[in-house]
Amino acid sequence: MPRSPPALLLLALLGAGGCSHPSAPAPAPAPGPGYRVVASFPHDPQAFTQGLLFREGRLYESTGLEGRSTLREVALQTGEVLRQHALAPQEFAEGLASLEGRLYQLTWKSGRAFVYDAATLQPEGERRYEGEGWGLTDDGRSLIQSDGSATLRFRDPGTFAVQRSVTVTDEGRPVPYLNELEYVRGEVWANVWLSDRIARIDPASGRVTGWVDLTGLPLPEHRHGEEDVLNGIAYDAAEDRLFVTGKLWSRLYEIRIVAP
Ligand SMILES: [Ca+2]
Repeated sequence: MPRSPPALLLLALLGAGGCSHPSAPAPAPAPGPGYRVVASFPHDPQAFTQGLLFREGRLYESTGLEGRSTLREVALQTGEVLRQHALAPQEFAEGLASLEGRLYQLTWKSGRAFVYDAATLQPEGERRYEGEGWGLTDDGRSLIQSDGSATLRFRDPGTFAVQRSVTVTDEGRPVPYLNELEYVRGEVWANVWLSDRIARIDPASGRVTGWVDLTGLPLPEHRHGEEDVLNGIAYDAAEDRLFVTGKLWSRLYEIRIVAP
């Protein structure tokens, strides 16, 4: 999705009692009780992060907005863009996943998923799909896609055909606005758009098994006033590390989940 709507529209979207959101002019909250910042790294504050991925020791990012959409490989320690593929100016890039040596990058509304060689970022064609593209991850066999609703779709990477879909629910109620995704130790983790929260989802049933509340990020000393919402989760399975960032954030955080 593009930039966050103004506060009034936001309230209408979320309804009374909706999720907290980061654009309220409230004092900086203390870090939430459910996580600890292990480390922080530079992040391009011009990067409108739509997908974040750590695979085989490499950090990849998909950035959105028309005219600014890219696929990039980024050095974790410095934030330096090591290589980059710029999309055509009419494309608005979204979620990013990796499967069997290829990268798959969604677009918001054009129904095109771009395929790349993960080692070189060279384009290797595209897949077509219906509806909007928001987040993307994989479970080692299928690509898993969100579209801003409460539905997750499991897709064949070769054809993008839908193999199955599941409605994500929390205590029986659908959880809409599922955005950036990450497959973490057998669960699907999903940013909920316009909130500071990540849903932990059982991919078989769609049931939310828990929440990660990232209230407090970005840390006050890393705020520059232009940042947009939390939107980036990457899991380094080899070293069991979790990374999060957001749209236009100046830092990327390694976090650890702790008991509240
Ligand atoms: Ca991700």
